[in-house]
Parts: sequence; C-alpha cells; structure tokens
Amino acid sequence: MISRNKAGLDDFVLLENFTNEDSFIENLRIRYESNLIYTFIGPVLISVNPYKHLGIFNDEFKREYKNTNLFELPPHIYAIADNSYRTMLRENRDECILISGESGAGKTEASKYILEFIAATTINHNESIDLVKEKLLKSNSILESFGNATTTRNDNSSRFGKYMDIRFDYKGSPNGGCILNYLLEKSRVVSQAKNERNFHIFYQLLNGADDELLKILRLERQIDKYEYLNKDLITSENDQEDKVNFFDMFNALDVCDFKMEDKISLLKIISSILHLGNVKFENLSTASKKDYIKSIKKSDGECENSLENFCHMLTLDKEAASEALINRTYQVNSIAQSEKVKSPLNIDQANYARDALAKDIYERTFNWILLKINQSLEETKNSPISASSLNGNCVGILDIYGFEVFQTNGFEQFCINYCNEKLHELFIELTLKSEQEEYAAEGIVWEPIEYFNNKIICNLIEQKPISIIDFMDEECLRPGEPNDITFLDKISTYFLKHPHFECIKTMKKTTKNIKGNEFVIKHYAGPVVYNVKNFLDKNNNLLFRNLKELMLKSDNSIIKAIYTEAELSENKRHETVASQFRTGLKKLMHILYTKEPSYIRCIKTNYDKRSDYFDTELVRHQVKYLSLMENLRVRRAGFAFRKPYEQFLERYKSICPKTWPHFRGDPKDGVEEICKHLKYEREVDYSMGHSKIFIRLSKSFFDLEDLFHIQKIILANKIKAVYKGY
Ligand code: AOV
Ligand code: MG
Repeated sequence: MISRNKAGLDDFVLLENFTNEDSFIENLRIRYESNLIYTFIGPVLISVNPYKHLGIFNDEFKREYKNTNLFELPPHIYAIADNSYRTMLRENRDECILISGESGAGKTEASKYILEFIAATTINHNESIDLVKEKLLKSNSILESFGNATTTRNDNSSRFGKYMDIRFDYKGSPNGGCILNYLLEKSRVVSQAKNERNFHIFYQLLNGADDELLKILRLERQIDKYEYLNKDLITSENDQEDKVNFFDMFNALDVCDFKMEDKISLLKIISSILHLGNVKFENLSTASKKDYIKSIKKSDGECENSLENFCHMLTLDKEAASEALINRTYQVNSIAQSEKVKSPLNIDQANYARDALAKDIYERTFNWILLKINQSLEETKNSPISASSLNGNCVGILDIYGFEVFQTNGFEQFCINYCNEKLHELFIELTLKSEQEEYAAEGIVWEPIEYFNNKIICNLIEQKPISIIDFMDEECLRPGEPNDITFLDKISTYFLKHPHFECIKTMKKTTKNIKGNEFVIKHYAGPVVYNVKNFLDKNNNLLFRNLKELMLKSDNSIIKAIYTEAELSENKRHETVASQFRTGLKKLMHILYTKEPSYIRCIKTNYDKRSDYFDTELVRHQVKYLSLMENLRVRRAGFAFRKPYEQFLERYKSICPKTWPHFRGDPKDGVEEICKHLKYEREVDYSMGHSKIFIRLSKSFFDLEDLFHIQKIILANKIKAVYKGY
C-alpha cells in the first residue's frame, strides 16, 4: 500500500489562505523537500521536476493507482492518467492530457509516464494489443533520437511539438494510435549554439555503430571530424549514453516495422548529411568548373572527398551534384519557348544552398519516419486479430517544446513561444473563461475572478490580416530579396503602441549589419527579445529547384519517397513556414477543443538541472505565468462537476427510491429528490442552474459514483435472485 507522506497539503484547494501566493509556494517547497513532486489544484496536477529518481513509477505504483478515484490516493501523474482513461470509458468520449511548462520542466518525461501507465494497466485480450502498446512505447525512442537534442536548458530537449492519440477498442485496450508533429527545429542540423548539440541521432550513430557499419557509411568515430557537429560537449558519459540509445532506437525501428532496406537508407541519409556538411567551396567565380568544389583536408594531410561520400550515400552522380551545389538555374519563359538559365553562386550562396539542402533532407526524413510509425500503428489496428474489436474512443497526449528564452532568440524561439502562447490561451479559455461564462449562463450566483487573458498576445502574433506573421509573409512574398530590416521596420511602426510589443533598434538600417536589430514580445511567461536576423529566410524556407531535381536522381529508398516529380510540376503558391505552423496550430486547437482536457502543469525549480535545490523566485515566476493562483481561486469558489438534469437523473436514478425505476415529471425535480435523499445541502454542496446541476466538491461526486456502482450490483443480484426464484 502506498504510504501517505503528509508533508504540506496535497490539494491546494484545501489551502486556508488560498489567495496568498507565498503560502502557495511554501506548500510546493515543503512538499518538494519531502520528495512529493505532485500536488493537485482540484483536477489540475502540478508537477515539480525533481531531477532525481524517486522510485514512484514502478509496477506497485501502477497497480495502486489503477481503478482508483482521482482524489483517493496522493496526487500522482498516474491518478490523472487513470482518471482520463476511465472517464473516456464511462462517458464514451475522447479525452486529452495537456502538458505544459517551460523547457526542462518535465513534460516529455510526464508524457512517457502516462503512456507506460496506460500500457501496463490495460488488458491485453489479444496479441495485437500487446504489439500496439510496444509500438507506442518504442516510437518514443525513435522520435527522441531524431527530434531531441541537448540545449542549455535541457539535455534531452524536444525540438518538435508532438501530439499523440492513443485509440482504444470498446473493451478499453489500446488498438492503435496516431502521432502528429509540429515544426521541427531543423536549423539545428547545420548549426548549434554554444554548449548545445545537434540532434541526438548523429552522436548516437558515431558512438553506437560498429566498425563495419561505420566503414559502410564512410564515417569516422571522432565527432570533431564533422563541421555540422558542435564540439563543445564531448564527454565519455555522453558517449556511453548515446551508444545505449542507439541500440534502443535500432531495436525500436524493428518493432515499428522498418524494413532492413529502410534502416540502411536511413543511416545513409544521416551519414550523407555529415558528409555534405564537410563540403567546402573555393574560388567560385574565378576557377575552372572542375575546381569549384574542393574536398577538405584531414589532419594527416590525406584528402577526403566529402562530396564523393555524400554522393555515394545517396547514389548520386558527383558531377551532377557539384553542378547543382554551385549553380542556380532559373526558368526563363520567352514567347517561343521556356529556357533554363544557369547562374553561378558565390561562396556565401553556395554555403547557403548546401545548408538548405541538409536541413531539407533532414526535415523530410523526420516526417517520413513519423509517417512510417503511423502506418505501422495503423496496420496493427487492421490486422485480422484485432479487426473484431470495434473502435471506441481515444486519449490524446500533448507534449510540445516548452517556453524558451536564450541569450539570443531567433525565428525558432518565436515559433516555439507562439505555440506555448496558444496552449496557454486554451488553458485560459477552458479553465478560467468558459467556466465563469457557464456560471453566468446558468444563472449561478458567482463572484467573478480576474485573470489575464493572453488572447491579445496571440492576436499580435497570428491574427489575420495584420499580425507579425502576416507582415513577415508579406515581406517574404514581395519581389526582390527578403529583407529582415524592412520587416522589423514595418512591425515596429505598426505595433508601436501595442502593449505587448517593443522595438529596440540600436543600429543603423543596413542589411549587412543587422546585429542589434531586435524586437520584444511581452509573452504571458515574460518578455523575450527576438533578433530578426534570418527571420525572413527561415520563414521562406526555399530550396533551389536544381537541388530538388538532383534529389530526384537518388536511388536511396527514402529519398525516392520524400522527393517527388509532382512537387516540381506543381504550380502552387509557396506557403511560408510560419503560415503552415499557424494552420497546424489552428487544427491542433480544434482537435483539443473537441476533447475533454486534463492538465499537467510542469514546474522547474532551478536552471542548473540540479536536484534538491528550490529557487523560490524562479518558481514564483512560473506560478504567476501559469496562472495557478487564478486557477486555484476559480476552483475554490467553483463547482467541480456538472451535468445536465436529464443525464444526471438517468445515471443516478437507481440511488433514490423516489426516482427508481422511473421519475415522471421535470427532470430537475427528480435531481432535487436525489440530492435530498443524499442529504446534500443546496448552495453548499450543490447549486441548480437553468439546465444543469453543479456539484461543488469532487468528493461528493465520487461518493455518488460509488453509490451508483453499489446500487448496480445490488440490482443485478436482485435480478439474479428473481430469475432463480422461477
Ligand atoms: P521538457 O520536455 O519539459 O523540456 P523533460 O521532460 O525532457 O523536459 O525533462 C528534463 C529532464 O528533467 C529529464 O531529462 C530528466 O532528467 C528530468 N526529469 C523530468 N521529470 C522527471 C521526473 N519525474 N523524475 C526525475 N527526473 C525528471 V523541452 O522538451 O526542453 O520543453 O523542449
Ligand atoms: Mg520535451
């Protein structure tokens, strides 16, 4: 039995001084110091990152939390997972668990615990259920290898947003799933900030592959041989971890049905990117054509031809690749015919084109991996064994990249923080705003609670037709070269008086020297200074046509799948990255609005990735921007559960003799009878709205559910007895 360590209060709703932020933080601290990382605010779970193993995620804990009411045991992530799962089954509707918090606060770990809990506690009534569970669990290690990286905030930071639906059959066992991804931070493929790394896979491959495999891939083990890999964080500790993770990832590819050919193609692509990064350009404008691209020298003086290796990995012709990397071709349409015109690139442009190609290949490969995983999940669902299990509902888990503030913040942070802003908007909408609006609509007496609505910031970033994204797109689509400074000028003029925008232009308006050209968005989680450098370029995301044409010549099975002829002949308007992201987030919000949400709010206690260190001010800042005090106030004063009268009566009529088996009359009166029978006090335990009953304490609700189940058993026994009597 799980012992109840009683340090602090395990539900903030019980806090006496519930409007006082200090006592709120003190409660978190007391609990944290006793290794109690979870605390409820009603049904919202606060999770504090302990940065150490606490032994609270083992099988015993999973067994204990299975099939228990939300507040029966001490707060735990398993209680939330179990509650979502059982609510889905009971109410026959889709659930989702939204995990938020800044970078390194513990979101991804939380999402894994939820998945593990569901896998461990649901029944395997046939083989394919087992397989689905394994695929769902293993998909994580593939996606983390390719989509996570070490940043200064988090050693295993998610560099993409992830939404995973776990589908259940009507018996409540997982029989499928689907993963959606949001905007991978692909710029990391070609450069990383100080003390950060490229995506894990590159290091995993170099450390984990045996000599033979490395030989096939023409790679050397030393990380410092590769231009695309940061050399700051080379440690034997990391090496060992990378090695283990490489094997896990490889094994996971097997589980998710990746064929041998695919796995080889995948590693060849990773290798090709490392080789491509080592391609350097010299004397572009003066030298003869053959000399345009030179190989780099190895330290021992031996010359290694990186271009050759790149081409070998992707089965490309070296001449064709070199042509494509140093020239840009334009389609010129004259009256008589259309003609291709070739113009040579200078060194900067060639470097740019090479990097754009590396990023593009990586991003498309990442999306392809995800597609493969989804196909594999889908196939299990449709296998003959599981075909008989009809589909029920699903539980979604959202784990995005957390709010980020670095020394220098660029386009990537802009997108990541925009995504967090949207998630916060959803939280406000569903827990603070609509809650209060519903009380008003139902005529419930209610003291309104003030809160900050971040919609104004979301609008600043995304609202069509005038927003930062729209200005960015306008500049991108304007004829001529994209220019970050004119973009900055435009938004600075237009949003001059906006309360959440500020422009710090400290340097002269020259395109060349744009350092110091920054703007500030005052986000819900604090102000972030963005440097506009490369905003337009990253938003534009152009890959020269001839590089795409080059890729069409590859025999690599994955490259063949991710670059298609059709794409080149399409005459579609090029959609910018920010616009695509905006559309993606809109769809995501739509998915989330249709489900019943649960929330996990993650908090980190220090910036040093340390255990047993509670920085009160850092925690205070998060408590503020996560709107936890407002959340608590609404919860304290509000009603935990509500149900339309008809539904309430239908479910609980067996509890009260006056409503069983039928209640003839207004359902509202029937509900009133049930409450009287239970000795609930009106306006204390519950309130009657126009169309719904509102029950204040969750405990009453669970008592009600228990009574319902007891009654069901009694009735079932009675029926049995009656039949026996005959
Ligand atoms: P994040 O997902 O919120 O950041 P993670 O879930 O990756 O953060 O957590 C960061 C690190 O904190 C993990 O690698 C663990 O070392 C530690 N950690 C988190 N939760 C726990 C826990 N419950 N118990 C022990 N250690 C934990 V980011 O992906 O950067 O936004 O983009
Ligand atoms: Mg994460």
